[in-house]
Amino acid sequence: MSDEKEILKEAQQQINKQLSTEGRRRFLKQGLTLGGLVMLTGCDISDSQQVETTLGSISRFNDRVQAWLFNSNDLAPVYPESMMTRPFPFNAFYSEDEAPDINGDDYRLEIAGMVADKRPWTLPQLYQMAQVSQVTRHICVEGWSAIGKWGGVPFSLFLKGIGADLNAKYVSFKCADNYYTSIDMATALHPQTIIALTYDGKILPRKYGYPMKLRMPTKLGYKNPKHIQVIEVTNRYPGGYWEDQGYNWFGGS
Ligand SMILES: Nc1nc2c(c(=O)[nH]1)N[C@H]1C(S)=C(S)[C@@H](COP(=O)(O)O)O[C@H]1N2
Ligand SMILES: [Mo]
Repeated sequence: MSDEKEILKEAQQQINKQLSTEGRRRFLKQGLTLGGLVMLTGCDISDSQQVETTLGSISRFNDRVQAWLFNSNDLAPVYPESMMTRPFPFNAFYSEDEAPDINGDDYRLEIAGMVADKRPWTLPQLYQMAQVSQVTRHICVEGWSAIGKWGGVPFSLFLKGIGADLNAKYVSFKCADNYYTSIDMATALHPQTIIALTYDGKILPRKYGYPMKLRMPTKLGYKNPKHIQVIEVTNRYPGGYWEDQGYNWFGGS
């Protein structure tokens, strides 16, 4: 069939995209050709449904390999404040004026899943916790990156404080704009992963995710959820808004 070439090309691109993120992972790619892949999986490349399913499982396998390679002691670069990008870009699956308008007085952060203390949090409670601040680079797969300064609560302290099961596989986030995403527990506990409550020293503006976003310099932009409403600790794979449309779930270094 004539689609076959297209499928092959797309599959190869998908494989390249997912397996060549870093030099030290090159070994993964070297042995893997599409022919080898077809042999390995017994996949009939003229059956696009089967190709989809197979690529999906390769991507999931790759997530596990990346999680295993992820070193929680490796820190993302930090920058001097003079290098901050001004103005910092806005991005979402809608335009800036459509960003959710959240009333901070009514806001409650909900906690769900494998956590001992599921009491919801008010904003004053979060603002009272010890805060850190960091200047890091945000990288968006749409082809831009920018340096910004976020302040807030180290996520590992928060998770320990609420009695989260730190052996659980995933932490998932549901947002006020129906966006959702999820991360592996090692990244959740990474020292640079913070519940960001401020941007550039001021309360996090609406466009950047008021009242809170999860900021992770070790992850691509789409893994950093804004306007978080629910945090869930779970062993059930939660996926994500872009991840469910084919973006790599691990999405980081
Ligand atoms: N709730 C929510 N979070 C989101 C998104 C979104 O559409 N909704 N977009 C993601 C993407 S793709 C990017 S690049 C960053 C953009 O964040 P910024 O507006 O602070 O630059 O938010 C991420 N988190
Ligand atoms: Mo993005």
